[in-house]
Amino acid sequence: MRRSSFLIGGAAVSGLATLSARSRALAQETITEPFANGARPLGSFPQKRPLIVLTSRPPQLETPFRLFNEGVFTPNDAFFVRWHLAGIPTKVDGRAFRIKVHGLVDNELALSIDDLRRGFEPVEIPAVCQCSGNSRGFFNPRVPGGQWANGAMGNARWRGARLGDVLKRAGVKAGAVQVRFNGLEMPVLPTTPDFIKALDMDLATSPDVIVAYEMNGGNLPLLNGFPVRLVVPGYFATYWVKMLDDIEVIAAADQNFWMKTAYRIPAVGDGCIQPGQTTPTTPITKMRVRSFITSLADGDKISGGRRRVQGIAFDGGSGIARVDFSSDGGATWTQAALGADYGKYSFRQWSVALDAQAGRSYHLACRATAHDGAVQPATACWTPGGYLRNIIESLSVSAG
Ligand SMILES: Nc1nc2c(c(=O)[nH]1)N[C@H]1C(S)=C(S)[C@@H](COP(=O)(O)O)O[C@H]1N2
Ligand SMILES: [Mo]
Repeated sequence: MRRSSFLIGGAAVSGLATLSARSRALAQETITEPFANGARPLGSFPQKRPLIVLTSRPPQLETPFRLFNEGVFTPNDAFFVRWHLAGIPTKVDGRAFRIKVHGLVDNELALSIDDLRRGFEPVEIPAVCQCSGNSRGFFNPRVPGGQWANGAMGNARWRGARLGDVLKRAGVKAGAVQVRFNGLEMPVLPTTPDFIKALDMDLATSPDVIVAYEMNGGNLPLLNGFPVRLVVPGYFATYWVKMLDDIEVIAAADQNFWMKTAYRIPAVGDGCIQPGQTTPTTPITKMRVRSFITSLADGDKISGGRRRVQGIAFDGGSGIARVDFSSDGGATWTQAALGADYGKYSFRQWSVALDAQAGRSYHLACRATAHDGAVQPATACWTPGGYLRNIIESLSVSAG
C-alpha cells in the first residue's frame, strides 16, 4: 500500500511549518503582474516548483502563466494552491485516513483510501480547476480578495470514485436536500468559520462528481488536498474540497459562512453588475467560457515571418466549439484550429498561423465559443467578489 501511505518527509514538514521565512529566503526571483501592486516573489513550497506567492500562511500560490503553454495538463508540481485557513496538517497518513459519510443515511461509512480505490468503479476525468477569484487583480475598480492574475487555474486528469456511488453505498434517506463537505484543516482562531461547502443532491449524485485520489496519474500533492479531494467538473474550485474527510447528507440548504455569505454572485441578469450596485446574491456555480494566448506575452518582440500562435480555452462543461483569433485588435477574426479533445471539462488547446511583418505591431486577441452558445464578451464583467471575469483577452507584440 505504498501509494496510500504517502507522507511528507521531515524536511518538507518543517518547511511547511516555517513557510513565510522559507519563501522569503528563497525569493530570488520576482514577477510583476500587469496591475498596480502586482510585484510578487516566487517561492518554494513542499512538492512544488517555484510558484508566485500571494500569501504564505495560508498558502496561496499562483502558476506562472507561461507554464500553460507547455502542455494541455498542468503538472502537479506547478498546480496553483489556495487555502483559506492556516491550520493545514503538515503531514497526512494516507493509511490511517478515513472519510466519514454520515447524516441522513442508512449506513454510516468510514472509508479508507483503499476502500475507495478497490470498492468502487474508478473513473478518470480531465477537468479544469479554476479559483472563483482567478484574474481578480484585473478588476477595475479593484475589489478585495486575493489579487490573482490569470494563473489561479489548472487542468488535470482526476481519478477517483463517483460521489454518487459512495452515497448509494451509504443509502441516502428520504428528505435529503444537500451534501456537505469538510476537509482536515482547521481555522487558527475559534471564531473563524471552518471551511465547509455543500452541493444540491442532484449535482452531488451526478456521474461526473468524484472523490479523487489521483491527479495526473500520481498522488495529489499535500497542498492540493492529499489524500483525496472532491472534484466537481465545470464548477468553480471553491466546491473542490481538499483533504476531504467528512461527507454529510443534510435535510436543508447549508447555512454556513462559506455558502451563505462568501462565494456569492449577484442574482441578476448574467451576474455582472455596475460597481456600487447592490443586489440579492446566489452561490457561484459553473465557470464561464474563457480563452488565453499562451505562446506569447504582452510586449513580446517577435521575429518577422510566419509563426504559430497557440493557446487554451475552456468553459463550465459544455465544451469548446470554436476559438477565433484576431491580429488587428478585433477588427477581423479567423478561426483557430482546435487541438486534441480531452473532454468537455478540459483545457482545449488551439493554434493559428500569424504572418508577422518586421517593423509592425500586432494587437492579438482570442475569443472562444462554447457548445452551449456562450461567447466571451468584449467588456469586462464586474462583481463585488472579483468573480466571473471572462473578457476577450488581448495582448500586443511587435515584429522586428
Ligand atoms: N479543504 C479545503 N478545500 C478547498 C479550499 C480550502 O480552503 N480548504 N479552498 C477551495 C478553493 S476556493 C480553491 S480555489 C481550491 C484550490 O485548489 P488547489 O489548491 O488544489 O489549486 O480548493 C478549494 N478546496
Ligand atoms: Mo478559490
